[in-house]
Amino acid sequence: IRGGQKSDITLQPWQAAIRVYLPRPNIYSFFCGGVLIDSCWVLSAAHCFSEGYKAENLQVTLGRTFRLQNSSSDQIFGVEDYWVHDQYDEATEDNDIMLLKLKSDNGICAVYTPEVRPVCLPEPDLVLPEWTECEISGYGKDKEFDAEYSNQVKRGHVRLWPDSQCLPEKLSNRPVTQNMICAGDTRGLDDACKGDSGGPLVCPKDGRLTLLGIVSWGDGCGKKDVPGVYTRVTRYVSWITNKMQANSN
Ligand code: 4AZ
Repeated sequence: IRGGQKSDITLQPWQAAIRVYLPRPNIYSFFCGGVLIDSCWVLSAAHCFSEGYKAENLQVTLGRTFRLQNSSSDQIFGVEDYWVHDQYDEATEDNDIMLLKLKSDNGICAVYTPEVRPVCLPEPDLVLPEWTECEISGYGKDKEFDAEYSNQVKRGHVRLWPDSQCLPEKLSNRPVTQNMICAGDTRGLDDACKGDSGGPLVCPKDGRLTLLGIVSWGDGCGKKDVPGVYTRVTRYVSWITNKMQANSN
């Protein structure tokens, strides 16, 4: 997160950190965020998985404020399987969404605590007012060209842009589809950045924080009058629930 502030996982308990096993250094290496939506289910961005990782090499950490430090509140899972949206287009980042199922022996994966709880999915027809104040979170970089991801989870404040202003000319001429939603800080400070991909954009709806977006792409991080682009989750609610149902045993 560019700008924003260091946070505590209890303020975004649906935030996941996704890692891949690297045999050579023999470590699990953080590569993207994710969002807990049910005990065994995490959403993320399709583009995070373009290298075709095997599920058996993936690990998901929940409930952790400091990316590299084990804590008594964290819950760590292997991955049973994952599904990238079959219309994901890596040239445009259209349909940049994937769903991942955590591994468990008994159908219970994440146990809900103050540090770990799922976010609400939106109704498919939810439309929030222009410039609604929302928040983003993640362990991504503080600045585009930083060498390291953030050690502490951060949160930032962004507002929903009207679609009429979310245009290629603001985004280095890359196409913007109806499956994308723009959000940015009108002060030009807070934004998602490298490593935040796959993580949440949540907005208040009837007093609950609801998942409106998944961090997808942008032109740099926190440039003035350049929004971040998020996967528009309302477009995928039936895709998500269908996949969960079809794969819940
Ligand atoms: C990235 O490279 C990335 N400012 C994600 C989000 C944004 C920029 C870059 C939005 O993963």
